[in-house]
Amino acid sequence: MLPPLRIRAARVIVTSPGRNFVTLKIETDQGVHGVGDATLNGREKAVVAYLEDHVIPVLIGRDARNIEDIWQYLYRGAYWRRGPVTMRAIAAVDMALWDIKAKALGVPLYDLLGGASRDRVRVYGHANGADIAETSDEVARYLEAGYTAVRAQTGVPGLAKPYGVSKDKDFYEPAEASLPVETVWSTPAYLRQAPALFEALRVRFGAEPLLLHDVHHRLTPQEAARLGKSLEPFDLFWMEDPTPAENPEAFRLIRAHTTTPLAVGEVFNSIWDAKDLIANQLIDYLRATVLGCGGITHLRRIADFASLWQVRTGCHGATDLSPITMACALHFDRWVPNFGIQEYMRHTAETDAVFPHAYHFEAGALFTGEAIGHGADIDEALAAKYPYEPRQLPIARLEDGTMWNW
Ligand code: GCO
Ligand code: MG
Repeated sequence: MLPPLRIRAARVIVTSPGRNFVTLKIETDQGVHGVGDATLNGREKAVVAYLEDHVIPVLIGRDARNIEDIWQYLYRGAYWRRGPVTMRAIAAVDMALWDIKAKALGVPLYDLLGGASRDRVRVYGHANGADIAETSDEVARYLEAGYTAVRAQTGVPGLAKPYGVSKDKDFYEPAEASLPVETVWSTPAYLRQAPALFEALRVRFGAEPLLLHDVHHRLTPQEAARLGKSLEPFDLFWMEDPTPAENPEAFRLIRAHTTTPLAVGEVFNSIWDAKDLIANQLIDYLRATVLGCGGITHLRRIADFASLWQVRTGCHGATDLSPITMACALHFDRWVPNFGIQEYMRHTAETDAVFPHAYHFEAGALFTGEAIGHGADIDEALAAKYPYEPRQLPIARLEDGTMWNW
C-alpha cells in the first residue's frame, strides 16, 4: 500500500513561450511531485490568484493520495461553485494529484484509470486558409502528413478576420493583443462560403477523409439548422459549436432539421453544462476537457454519463491548453470507452521545450508513451525566461455594430 503522500509545498508558475500558460506544481514529503495546467486563455491571472490565495493554503498537509476527497473539498468547499476560473484551478490540482499517484505507483496514468481501451489516439489537425483554394491546399498538407481527420476553416469574402484563419498556418493564437481586437462578422457571407468549402474538399479528396468544421458560436439556431442541412451532402464528422450552448433547447431546432453530427463543450466547466444536451440526445460529441472541467476526476464522470446516450468524447486541444493538459487528455483518451476523437493543434518548439512530455504524433494519431504519471513536466529554469504578457481574446460585432459571439 502507498504510504501517505503529504503535500508539503505548491506553487504557480506563469510562463509565456509565445503564449501564456499557468502551471501548478505540487510537491510531497516523499519527494514525488506532480504538475497541472491552469491556463484560461485571456484570463490567466484570475486563476493564478484563485490558486495562490484560496487553494494552495488549504492543500498544504493533505494526503495527495486522496484525489477524490480533495476534489470534493475544493468543489463543495468553494461555496461559489463552478465557473471557468474555479474549475480550472480545481483541474490543475486534480491533474497534479493523478500525476503524483501514478508516479508513486510506478505506472502510466492510463493504467491507473483502468488500462488501455486503445493503443493510439486518433487526432484531427487544423487546416485553414484565406480562401477555399488555400484551405484546400492546407487540407492536402495535413493528409500528406498522415492525418486522417482535418478541421477546415476558410476566409469569408468581405471579412477581414474570420474565426479560425491564422497568419501562421501551424499555430492559431487568437489572443494576440493586450486588449481585445475587434472583428466583424457576417452570417450571410459565411453561410454562402461554408458549404462551398466542403463541396470543394469532397470533390478534391473524395469521401474518405474525416472533415470537421467549427462554427464557433456564430449562428442562431435556425441559421445553424440551415447550415447543417446544407452540409449533409459533404458528410462532416462534426459541426462544432453551431450556436451558443447556454440554452440547450436551441439544439432541438437544429436536430429537427439536420443529421450533421454536432460537437459542443470546449467552454463547459462542469457536468451541469452538458447534462441536458446529452440526456436529450442533442449532441453527438462532447468537447469538454480535463482542463476546463475540473480535471480527470470530473471529466471521467461526464464521459460515463455521456456513454449512456452513446455520446462520444472529442476533447478540445487548442494551443491555449498546455502540453500538460494534452498529456492528461491522451491518458484519458486511451482509457475512455466512448472515445470519439482528440483535437491536436501543435504547440511551438519553444512551448514543447518548456513542457517536456512523453507523447508523440505518428500516422494521424498521438501516442501517450509509457512514462509513469501523465508524462509531462515543466522546465522551471526555461519557463522563467518567458515572462507573462497580457493578452485577451478578440470580440466580434455584426456589420451594424451589434456585439456578437466571437
Ligand atoms: C477550437 C477552439 C479554439 C478556441 C480557443 C480559445 O475548436 O480549438 O474553438 O479555436 O477559439 O481555444 O482560446
Ligand atoms: Mg472550437
